[in-house]
Amino acid sequence: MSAHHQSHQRGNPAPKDAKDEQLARFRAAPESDALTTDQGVRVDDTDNALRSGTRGPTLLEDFHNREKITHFDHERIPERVVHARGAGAYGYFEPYESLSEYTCADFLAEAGRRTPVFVRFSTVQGPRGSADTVRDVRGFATKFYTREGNYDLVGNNIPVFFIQDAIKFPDFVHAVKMEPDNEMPTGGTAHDTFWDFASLQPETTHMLMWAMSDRAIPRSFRMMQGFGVHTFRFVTADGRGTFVKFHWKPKLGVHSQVWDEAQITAGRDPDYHRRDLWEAIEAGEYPEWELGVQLVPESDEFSFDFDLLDATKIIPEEQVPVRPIGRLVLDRNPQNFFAETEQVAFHTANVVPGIDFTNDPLLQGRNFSYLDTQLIRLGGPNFSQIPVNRPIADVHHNHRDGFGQQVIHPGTNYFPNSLGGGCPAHAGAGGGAGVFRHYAERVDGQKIRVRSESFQDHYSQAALFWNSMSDWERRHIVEAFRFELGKVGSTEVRERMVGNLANVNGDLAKSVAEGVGLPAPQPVAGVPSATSPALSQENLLGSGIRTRKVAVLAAEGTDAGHVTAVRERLAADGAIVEVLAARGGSVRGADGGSLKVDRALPTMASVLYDAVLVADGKEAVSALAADPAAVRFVEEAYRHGKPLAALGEGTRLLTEAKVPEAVVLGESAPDHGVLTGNGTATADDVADALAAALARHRFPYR
Ligand code: HDE
Repeated sequence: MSAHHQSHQRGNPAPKDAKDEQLARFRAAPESDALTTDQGVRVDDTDNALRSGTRGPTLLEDFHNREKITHFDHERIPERVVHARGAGAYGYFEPYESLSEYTCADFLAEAGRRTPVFVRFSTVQGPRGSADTVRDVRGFATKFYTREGNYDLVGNNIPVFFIQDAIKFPDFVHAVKMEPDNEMPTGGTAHDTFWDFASLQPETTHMLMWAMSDRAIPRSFRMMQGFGVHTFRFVTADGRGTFVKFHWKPKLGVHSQVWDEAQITAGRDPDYHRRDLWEAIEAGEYPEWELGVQLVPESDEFSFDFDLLDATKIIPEEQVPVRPIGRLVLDRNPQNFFAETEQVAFHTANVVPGIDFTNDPLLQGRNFSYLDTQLIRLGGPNFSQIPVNRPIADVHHNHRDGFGQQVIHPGTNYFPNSLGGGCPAHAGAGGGAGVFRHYAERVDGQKIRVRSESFQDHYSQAALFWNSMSDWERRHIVEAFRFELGKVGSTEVRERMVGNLANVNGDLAKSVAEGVGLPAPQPVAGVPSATSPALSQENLLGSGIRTRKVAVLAAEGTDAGHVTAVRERLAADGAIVEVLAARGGSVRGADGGSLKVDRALPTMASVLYDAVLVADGKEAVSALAADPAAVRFVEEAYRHGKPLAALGEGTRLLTEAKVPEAVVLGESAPDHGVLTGNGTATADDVADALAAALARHRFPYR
């Protein structure tokens, strides 16, 4: 039985937390019950419509047939206008310490207090059926089911945004989405309208740098950071505010694919990220993130050279350190994608006492948009009653009726009332604990449509990002710009964009211009040279090799002993080793035994693995070297910077795949991540070296 089917039949184990207990009440009866209509009437045949004679017309009176088809006809709802494709999971959050000094939020008040969560990751541009590994921003939305109501932290994996004011969002999204006439491209930004808009709107520049970096092609949802993006506000019980930025940091490190790999993955496994998350959780490898906060006292509001309300800016970590405050663990997959992942509704305005907004104009607009879009997407005003959206806190109000109302509300439906005993009454009589009180910010201004002067510097932080990258990260950024602008038909748009880049860095602009056949733009004087090392992925590797996937290429006559030794060594550190051969089943080992094959080579591809091992065995290696799929597997893995290991004869396959001879024959060259054991090393030595290479993720300097 496949893992997929097992999960369907795993039944309902004891509820894990208050949210799970609530969800359990909504789960349908076991599948073994008899088939019925919507009305509960038992049905004994769902294969043949009621008809007049075995060869006659179908009868309208067949209520089961009509009901079945009608329900099916209405199964689809509108997809999200952005972030349509996603995957979600349940889990919990727990603080390391009390944050009461800064916020009265109950879920942050005590070390170890567990709050159930649901998290949905997503791409932004593509429709529901688009590929996971496109170049795009990733959504990272978390719903905390706190005892004081739902708190949603609706973030992205990039800490800034393309625009500063929400009123530009429809323009931005129209430009980034598929073009209106031909609905292309599906997923990704490499097309004219996006770059037309971007080149005319310089405030996009900082975010463009991130979007053209490897951050936009993550290896896994489990290996990306998350950011609240806006400056929010913590508020204490006595009304004191502190500015706060939220950061999620993955325990497994921040890792990416390379662009060629991401494109191949989109074909080989369009569900790559969704599958990765699902399988890790099914295997008990629960992904984990640390929540960190940057705290800024209200008195420091104007002490930065950018505006805290401007969502195109970060607060460099070197300026305000990120303080770790708790951890998020995802430990349960949903049981029904539609009911849970599709129907979940996040909203930036879902805040709890102790967390409040700032006047960031992007955030202010979001606070309107999410509820509004959900009204149509989820068919009316009662979607907070959908199981995944229900708070675990009690709900009492005078909202009534509407499509899909699930609750029978007895009694009065207005306030104030005496006939209903005055219920529900204003909360807060006993001192106000647990009551939401808006931060009493003083607001005083003219009614004007003007962007603040403090929002006008669009390039300094774009330059900061570029300056902070390692050489290989810069190379990837240049290649990404060349790819994207290379797909743009309009020369004018390309020129304008390259011109903007000169404000970020002269070399960047020149290299991109060269790649798209344009003259280098005029250099711009006075481009800032500051750096923030915290921005480079080189400094975000994390540690360990848990859930990293290693492909072992095998054939008839493979040295099975070697394979077993390497597998045991890597499995001890949590890596997943799979044996691939031309066919499923098993292959004969060199010493006559047999080796189980986990995957048939034609069903897989190198892009689905983090490293490749070629085992010893003269006959086996000859067969592999003669198999174009095996040769391509190695060639591609080398090109994508992945660790390669070959034992004994196995090096011959590396040579066949044109892995440069100097690397194959030289000292086992760790900086290239190609490990040949130099003829004398044991399987254990090679396994150790492979584990170390895997922990470095990739070798981009090949
Ligand atoms: Fe969103 N965004 N957004 N967004 N957003 C939506 O809400 C919007 C922005 C983000 O997994 C929509 O229910 C406006 C920033 C995520 O269900 C919509 C603006 C950030 C998700 C909407 C922004 C995000 C959404 C579409 C500009 C990162 C998916 C469907 C001011 C901090 C949540 C829906 C999920 C979804 C509006 C900008 C993150 C249309 C107006 C900045 C992760 O309401």
